[in-house]
Amino acid sequence: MVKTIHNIQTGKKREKALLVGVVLRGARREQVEESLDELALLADTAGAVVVDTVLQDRSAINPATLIGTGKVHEVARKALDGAVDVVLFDEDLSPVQIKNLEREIKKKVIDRSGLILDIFAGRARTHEAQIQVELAQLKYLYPRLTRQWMHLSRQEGGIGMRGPGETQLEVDRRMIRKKIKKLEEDLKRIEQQRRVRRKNREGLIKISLVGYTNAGKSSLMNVLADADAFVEDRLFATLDATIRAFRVDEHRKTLLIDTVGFIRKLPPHLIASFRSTLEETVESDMLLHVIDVSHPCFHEHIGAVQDVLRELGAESKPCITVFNKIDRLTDRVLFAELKRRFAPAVFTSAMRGIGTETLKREIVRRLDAFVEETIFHIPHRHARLVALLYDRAHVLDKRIEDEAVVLTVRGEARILKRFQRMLEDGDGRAHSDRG
Ligand SMILES: Nc1nc2c(ncn2[C@@H]2O[C@H](COP(=O)(O)OP(=O)(O)OP(=O)(O)O)[C@@H](O)[C@H]2O)c(=O)[nH]1
Ligand SMILES: [Mg+2]
Repeated sequence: MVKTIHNIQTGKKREKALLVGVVLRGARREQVEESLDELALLADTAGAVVVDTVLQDRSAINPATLIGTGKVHEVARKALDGAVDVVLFDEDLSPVQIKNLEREIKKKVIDRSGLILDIFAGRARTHEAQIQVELAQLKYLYPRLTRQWMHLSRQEGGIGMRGPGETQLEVDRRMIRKKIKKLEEDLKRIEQQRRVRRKNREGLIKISLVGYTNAGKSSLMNVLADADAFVEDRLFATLDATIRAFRVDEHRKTLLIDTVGFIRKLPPHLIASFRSTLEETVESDMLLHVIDVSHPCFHEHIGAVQDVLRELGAESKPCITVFNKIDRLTDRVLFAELKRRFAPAVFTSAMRGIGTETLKREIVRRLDAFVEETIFHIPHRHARLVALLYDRAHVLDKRIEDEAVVLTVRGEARILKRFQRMLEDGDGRAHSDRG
C-alpha cells in the first residue's frame, strides 16, 4: 500500500477546505459552532487550511443532500471561488448524500467520520494501530465506493486518500471484503499476543488515563510514571496503549496506561476496530478521567467521554476526575464551583508538575477502599508466588510449614483474587482462608 504523505508531516501541500454545519431546530447554535471549531481543528490536524465556513439553519435535514438545494449551490459557488480542494461536513453523511453532494459541488466531500479516520491513518505508527485504522477505513469506504473524484485526485492524494483509499477504487467489492477478512484475522492474531502479555501482567493494579483528545493524558503519564510518551498540541497524538510502571507510594507498584483520546461523534467503526486497544482501559482497575479545564467546552467533553465509556462497558469503574491545565484557569469562581460539584476531584497541571502528589494520595485513598487481608498457603514448589506477593502486596506475617509457606497478606482485593487464581491454576489443592 503506497501512502501519500503530503500534509503537516512534510509540509508539502496544504489542501484548502470549506466547512459546512447544520443547526437543526431545537439544537443550540453555539453548540454547532463549537463543533465546527473542533472540525476546523481536525482539518488542521489533517493538514488542510480552512478558507471558509457555511452554516445553515434547518427545521429538518434534506435526505438527499443534508442541506437545502439552495445551500448546496452556495457551497459549490464558494468552493469554486475559493479554489477549495475539499468540503468537510460536520454531520455524518450517508453514501447517497456524499454521492449527490459531490455531483453538485464537484469537489471531494468528506464527513466528520471520514476526516477522523483520515487523521488516524496518517498517525498510526504501530503495526496494530495501522491494521485497526485500515480496517475501520475499509468498512467505512465499502458502501461509499462510487466516488467520482477518486479517479481525478488519486495521484495527488489529500484528505480521504490516505490509507487504503488510493488503491481500492479499481478493485471490486469482493476484493475489499477479502481484505477486510484478512485484516480481521491479522488483528485477531495480534490480540492473542496482547492477551498473553496481559496475562503476564496479572497481579498488578492497572490504572488507565482516559479523556478527551488533547486533555493532557500523555503529559500526565510522563510526570507520574517518568515516561517519555509523545505529547503534542494537536488532536489524536496518541493512538496506541502505552503501559508504564507507576509507583503510587512505597508499597504500591501499579501499571499506568495511556491510550487513544476520545472525541464527540467518534466513528463507530473506529471504536470497533480499536476495541482491543481500548480493552486495556476496560480491564483496568481504576480510571483517571483527565479533563482540559481550560477548554471552553470541557463540559461537553466530559459528556462525550462518558458516552464512549458507556459504550465500552466501563462506566461503573472506579474513576477519579482530574481537572488538568489549571495553570490556565484564572476564573476563581469556576474553580470553587468545580471543587464543590465534582468532589473529590483533583486539580493538576501536568505542564508545571502541580497536583501530582495530591493525585497520588487520592489514588491511594481509593485503592485502600478495596483492600483486604487474606491468608495464602503456598506450596514450596510455587516459591515464585511468594516472591511475587512480596512485590505486589503487603506481607503481614510469614510462617513456614512442611508443605507450604503460609502468608498473611494485605492488598487490593482484585490483586489477591488474581493470586488466588494463579495458585489454583498451578495447584488444585492450594487454597486460602479469608482473614
Ligand atoms: N498549559 C498546559 N498545557 C498542558 C498541560 N498538560 C498538557 N498540556 C499541553 O496540552 C497538549 C496536549 O497534551 P497531550 O499530553 O498530548 O494530550 P493527550 O490527552 O495525550 O492528547 P491525545 O493523545 O491527542 O489524546 C500539549 O501541547 C501539552 O503540552 C497543562 O497542565 N497545562
Ligand atoms: Mg496522548
